[in-house]
Amino acid sequence: MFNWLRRKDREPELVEADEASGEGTELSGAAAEAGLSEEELAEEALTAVPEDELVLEEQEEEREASLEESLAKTRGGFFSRIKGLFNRKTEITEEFYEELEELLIQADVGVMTTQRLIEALRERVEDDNIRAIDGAREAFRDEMAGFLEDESEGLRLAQPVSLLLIVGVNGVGKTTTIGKLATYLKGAGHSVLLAAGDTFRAAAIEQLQAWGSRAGVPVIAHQPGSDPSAVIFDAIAAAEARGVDVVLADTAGRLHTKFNLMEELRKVSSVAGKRLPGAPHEVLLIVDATSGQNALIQAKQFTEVSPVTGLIVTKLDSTAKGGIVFAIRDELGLPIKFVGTGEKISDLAPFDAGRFVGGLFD
Ligand SMILES: Nc1nc2c(ncn2[C@@H]2O[C@H](COP(=O)(O)OP(=O)(O)O)[C@@H](O)[C@H]2O)c(=O)[nH]1
Ligand SMILES: [Mg+2]
Repeated sequence: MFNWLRRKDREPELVEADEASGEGTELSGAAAEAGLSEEELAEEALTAVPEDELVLEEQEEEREASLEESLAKTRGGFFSRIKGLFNRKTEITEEFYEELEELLIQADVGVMTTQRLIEALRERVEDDNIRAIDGAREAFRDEMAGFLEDESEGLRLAQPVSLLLIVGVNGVGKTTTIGKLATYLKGAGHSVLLAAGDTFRAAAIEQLQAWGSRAGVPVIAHQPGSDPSAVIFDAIAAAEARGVDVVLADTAGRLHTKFNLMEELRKVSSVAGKRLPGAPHEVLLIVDATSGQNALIQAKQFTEVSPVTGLIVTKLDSTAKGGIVFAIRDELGLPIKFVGTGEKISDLAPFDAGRFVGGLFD
């Protein structure tokens, strides 16, 4: 499932070790200290991964716990009533479907998606000859997970450098998510650089710089008010020069008109694409789960002005209406790549449909 998460092959480290030994720098000293030949030390550097993997495993465990914890509010809200509904041993009736429909809408699943879910359940009930409500529980869970599943496999990354544009309206969590994503990608063996493409306010640049130092990754920034395309252009050049393989670019969310926003995102994409073929490799739209049906409206507007390739749903820990995730996935038809589960740097989890539904019902 986390295919792309595996550490990349270790060639870059080998190159570094070779260079170092060629120049007779640090490595020679370290080799002498450890009583190893330089070849042996280079070999050790390549094989000494277990510690890294342990950290990775620990981080992943934390993430898993964090996803389950973050769903506590949603699980305790309308979904606990939905779960309660499916405990009934009575026969499936029209009233049951009506009750389920009402609860799903209250949980922010959205009218359209609710109707499609109910339709899918009706078919399953008929096909599988299910009579009692509690007998339909598993079928319903399956259908719900099915609505969230997608074919995509993690982030689309290219060699040697990938540019990921992070877009969304103000306050949804773009800058915070960039900090979390940088940490996450570093943990997966990538090298990361941030581009301060939200040049609207000085505070936005400073905030990204703070996240950069927390995550231990460099930040390319210009003066407030400067052209975001130029920042991203420079960030790509810096990544190439430093051998960094992922650039995460912040963007402004508060532009005066939809036209401005469209023009700015279009320019950023076009400048990036000329500088780096294939860029941006992902345009990730950040949506805030606490804004309920508004999140859906915003997301629709964004997909009209920019070629969004995936979604990250933030603040799942702060809402009792995680049902919005179903509406977003169903109505936009875009893959949900990650979910934000809190304000800490590790509060980001790759989205997994089965686990998400499990987190709501178990
Ligand atoms: N509880 C919670 N808060 C979040 C999450 N992601 C972001 N935030 C908070 O949302 C606020 C806005 O975040 P920011 O990154 O500045 O949003 P931006 O304007 O889109 O860049 C900050 O207070 C963040 O701490 C999340 O997953 N959970
Ligand atoms: Mg920001």
